[in-house]
Amino acid sequence: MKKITVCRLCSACCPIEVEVSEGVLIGARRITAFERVITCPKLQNAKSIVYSKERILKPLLRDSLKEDFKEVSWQEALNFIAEKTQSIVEKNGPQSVALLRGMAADWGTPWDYAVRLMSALGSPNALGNGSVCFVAREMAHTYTYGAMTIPQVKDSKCIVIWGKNDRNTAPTMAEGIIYAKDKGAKLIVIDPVKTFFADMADIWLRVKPGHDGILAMAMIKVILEEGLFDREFVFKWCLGLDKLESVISKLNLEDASLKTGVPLDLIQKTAREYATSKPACIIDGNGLDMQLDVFNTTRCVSILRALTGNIDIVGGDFLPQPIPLRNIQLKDKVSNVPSVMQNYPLFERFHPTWGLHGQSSLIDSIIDEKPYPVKMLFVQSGNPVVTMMDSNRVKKAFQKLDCVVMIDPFMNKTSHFANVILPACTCFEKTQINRAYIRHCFIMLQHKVIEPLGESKSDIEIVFEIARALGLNDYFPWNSVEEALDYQLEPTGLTIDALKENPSGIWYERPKERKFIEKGFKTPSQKVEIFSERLSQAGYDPVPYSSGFPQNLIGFAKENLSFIGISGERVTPYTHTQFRRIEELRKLDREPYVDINFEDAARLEIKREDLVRVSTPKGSIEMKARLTDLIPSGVIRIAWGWGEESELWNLNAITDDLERDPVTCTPPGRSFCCSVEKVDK
Ligand SMILES: Nc1nc2c(c(=O)[nH]1)N[C@H]1C(S)=C(S)[C@@H](COP(=O)(O)OP(=O)(O)OC[C@H]3O[C@@H](n4cnc5c(=O)[nH]c(N)nc54)[C@H](O)[C@@H]3O)O[C@H]1N2
Ligand SMILES: Nc1nc2c(c(=O)[nH]1)N[C@H]1C(S)=C(S)[C@@H](COP(=O)(O)OP(=O)(O)OC[C@H]3O[C@@H](n4cnc5c(=O)[nH]c(N)nc54)[C@H](O)[C@@H]3O)O[C@H]1N2
Ligand code: SF4
Ligand SMILES: [Mo]
Repeated sequence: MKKITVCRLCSACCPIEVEVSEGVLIGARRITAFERVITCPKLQNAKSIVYSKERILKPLLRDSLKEDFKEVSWQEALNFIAEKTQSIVEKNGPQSVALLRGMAADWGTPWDYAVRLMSALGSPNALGNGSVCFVAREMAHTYTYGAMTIPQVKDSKCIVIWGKNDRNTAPTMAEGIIYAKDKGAKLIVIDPVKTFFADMADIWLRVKPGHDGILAMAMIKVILEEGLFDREFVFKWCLGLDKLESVISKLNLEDASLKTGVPLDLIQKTAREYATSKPACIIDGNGLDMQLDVFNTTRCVSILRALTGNIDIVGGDFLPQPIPLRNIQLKDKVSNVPSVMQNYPLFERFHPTWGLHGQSSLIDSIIDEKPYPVKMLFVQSGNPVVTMMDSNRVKKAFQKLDCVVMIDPFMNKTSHFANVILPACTCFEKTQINRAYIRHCFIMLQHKVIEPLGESKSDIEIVFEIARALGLNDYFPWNSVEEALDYQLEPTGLTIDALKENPSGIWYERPKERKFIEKGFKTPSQKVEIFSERLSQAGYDPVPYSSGFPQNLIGFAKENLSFIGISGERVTPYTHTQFRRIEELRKLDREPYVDINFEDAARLEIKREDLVRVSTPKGSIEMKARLTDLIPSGVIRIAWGWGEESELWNLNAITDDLERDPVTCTPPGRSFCCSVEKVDK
């Protein structure tokens, strides 16, 4: 039997068709409207993931980290959690209990219930990893024009891909780009690496890692000086053009070209092409995240969209029309309890339905006990001791905790610090609504296609179980996940049954252009805020770089290390640290490499497959070298996600977590200075 649902093996959330026979998942394929189809090896091997021998199928428990885990009943595991929580809350208050989320359970409805659990308990500390993923960028968009835009590639005449590698990370978007390019759209790629799309681009800007903010400012300068901006839109809808002009008057274009490594004529050509080919869109990605300057950089990119009048038009960058799900996070209940994120007040309050996304603040408060100690941690769908910057610091924090409860289908490196592991089921075994489908107009249910294996449960059900064990039943009155989702759906007039009857999804409403004409932008001034009073009052740059360009754009810059290390390609067989023990996927990508340019390799006498050591003030890792011209001289690309297999392969063993973007708490895990040497056998 064929069933339609959503894949959540990575955050791309592709619609898929799953073949099920007698309750067993046999195979799956992506559903796409485009002719040129990109296949996904993870999905093709979904069966091996779901039925992997490594799945945890019963709760695991141990009193102390010195003991081995024992399989126990759900009741026993929940009793243990309830006792621990109670004693820690009595001694240290509910705020000393926190929840840390990775990305795998999704930022849609599963996240809502996790935040609700913490709120009901009285803790404001439900933290996600958005400071390194997309939420830092989302805040920069939002502070500029009210929401994070959605690039409308299909109808675009000019597509700018800025720090994104959709070919590997978002196949539906990649298919859309190929479609538009086939129809004649111009393609501009801004990436230090010659990616799949850089290779086919009309213009490729090989920017020096971490220097995108200066590049964007240089493009802004060209557009303003040459009068290429959309006067009508800018004069009517934008606030602070004069202040922007004053900041860019201090920018010297030759100097910007030197700093970014991009020839001036190419910066000018790009600015002219983007500004004069309407409609044009910009896809910004994770290449701008995990940078010390992510907020100002993304603000500049957002301002480019506004200056060219490409906001909320077909073929440009659409403002989202979110599906109005009921907000059930109960954040009002804890609004008077200070969170661990007080040093980042705007990011802390940024989004009404987000939890907190400065996960590094949590590590601070465990280690420094400020503003108070955190003693107990729930870790849901994450592997923070490998995926957070500076793994050794993270481990130090985990060692200090009194109790760690994990919610995960598999063991990972973070499990070494856990007292309890509650078996979560995989995406094929549960029903939920993902963020991708509540963001804009179209809603599609991720509907379970097989029953949960063993005693595993869905993330939402696990939250229900914990809540009941903690005596928080009043806050979780629902008899089933579907009943709870129906309650969330109520303001939309939709139900889970209606979504099930339309498994390919429902258009809640049709996308509308230029919504701002009626309602203004969702900013305090209802205008596009090139100048932001909110930022000014909080002591941040009201116009990007009004206080000058920061001294350090990439981590460890002061240490005088001669290479810039960048975080490696996200290869298609894996999602972050996941799936390396799935034989079929491992065959496709056996081991991690450091990619190094031919010139640098020759200078350092490094040959293909030689072992190299990459070091920073934090430590060293060792991987084999792969010689390439995909990356520029002076830059190395270090394979990402392999820390789950070996500490010697753990990229975050050498990254820093203390230097951060002042607005969004973002540490520099994307690019940082390092040294490279051949390891003598
Ligand atoms: N240096 C560096 N650091 C990075 C990055 C980088 O590129 N470079 N990338 C950053 C980014 S963007 C992100 S999003 C983070 C990712 O950080 P994490 O979210 O910590 O990464 P994963 O390795 O995907 O870990 C996911 C865990 O969730 C489990 N899991 C899978 N599905 C489910 C489910 O349905 N429910 C539950 N409960 N668990 C599930 C998996 O078994 C796995 O243990 O890493 C960040 N860290
Ligand atoms: N296969 C696979 N797919 C995934 C994931 C996965 O782990 N595996 N993870 C999912 C998650 S959580 C996320 S957040 C997304 C991320 O997906 P993307 O946003 O596509 O992020 P990356 O693949 O890391 O690609 C970022 C691009 O930025 C470039 N880059 C690096 N440094 C810089 C810089 O300083 N400036 C510029 N302009 N570019 C730079 C890199 O070379 C790379 O091409 O992918 C999702 N999809
Ligand atoms: S890219 Fe692959 S793993 Fe990610 S959601 Fe799509 S089908 Fe699933
Ligand atoms: Mo991410």
